Amino acid sequence: GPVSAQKPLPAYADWKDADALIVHSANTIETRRAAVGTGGITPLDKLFIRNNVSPPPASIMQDPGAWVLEVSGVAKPRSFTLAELKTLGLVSVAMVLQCSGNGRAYFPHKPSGTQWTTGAAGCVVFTGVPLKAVLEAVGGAQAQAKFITGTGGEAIPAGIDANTVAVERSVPLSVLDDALLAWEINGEPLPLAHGGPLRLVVPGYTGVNSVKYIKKLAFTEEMSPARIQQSSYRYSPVGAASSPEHEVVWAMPPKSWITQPSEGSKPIQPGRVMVTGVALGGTSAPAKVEVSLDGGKKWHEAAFVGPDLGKYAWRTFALIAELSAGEYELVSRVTNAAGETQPEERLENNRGYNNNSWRDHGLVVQVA
Ligand code: MSS
Repeated sequence: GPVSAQKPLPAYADWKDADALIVHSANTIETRRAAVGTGGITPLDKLFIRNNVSPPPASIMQDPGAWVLEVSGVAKPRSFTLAELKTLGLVSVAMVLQCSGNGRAYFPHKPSGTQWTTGAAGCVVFTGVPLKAVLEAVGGAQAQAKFITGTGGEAIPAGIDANTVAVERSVPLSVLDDALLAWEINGEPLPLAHGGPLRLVVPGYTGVNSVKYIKKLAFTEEMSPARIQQSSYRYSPVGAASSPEHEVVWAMPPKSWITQPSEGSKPIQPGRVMVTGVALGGTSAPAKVEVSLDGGKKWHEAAFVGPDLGKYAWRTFALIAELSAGEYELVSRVTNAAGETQPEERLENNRGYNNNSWRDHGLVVQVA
């Protein structure tokens, strides 16, 4: 029979490149492994999307300059329009945006949640105002502040979370130096799908910490009571329900994976084959990538392809391999500037967060 068509893109993302994406649901859309380009930056039409609940209506994008952000937990609490924020400072950061659950599909205990493989991740350039500049404009944080808490602009349907009416996340105050409030992505106005008109961006942290359609920014003594802070996105042991005792999912560990030669295509011709992939360092720069063609027995150092866009960006790597007929298990492992190497084993946890096992991300290809 005919190959069943995949789910259509939802209206708020209908401008995306459907062929490059796997549509898990209207709120969970991943980039195909082989659709990741070799230029380093992920084109917006191929970038993954993740929303915990439906995004707010497109009408919030009608007059972006009038979007209002309320700032509290500071010496002089006040609101800013986006137009006002644009006069406080300007910074750009190239960085990996990656969902906490990327790689979840490779956990053998089949955690609940979207079965992301490699593609709940991309490398993008966010532009906006440094959070520090906003904080200076309001006279600094209250003395007790330990966290930065962002509140999203969508309404949570009744019954999902008794503790909050919005998507809300807290990150430690220590991210202040690098965090920003962004209105631009890859040189374009931030679209609704990626959190427009205004988004909190926390480089080096998993995607959930970068709150989209941000309406409130608070410098708080405690973390948000929201379920998404208190129980989800925590490293609980396999089989155990997550709770506030378990560690919060914040920083990303170093990770890499092979993107080409493509998966599931016709056999590759014997001869020279260009093996490519992407490597991120987490909170320090990717410094070295090794590739193995035999599932990790022998390793070869790969070359970085593009320019160094800073410690939070990923880098494309490439290795020219001479392959005769046979089956190959292609794997890669990155070492960051802090000397941490991507591990062979995943960090086991019930909900399947931050899988960076090089073995789990291998790609088996046939040469014939
Ligand atoms: N924000 C809001 N507001 N809401 C939601 O839902 N989600 C998260 C972030 N933010 C949300 C938000 C997540 S979860 C993620 S990944 C991210 O976002 C994504 O992004 P994009 O742009 O891609 O869509 Mo996981 O860790």
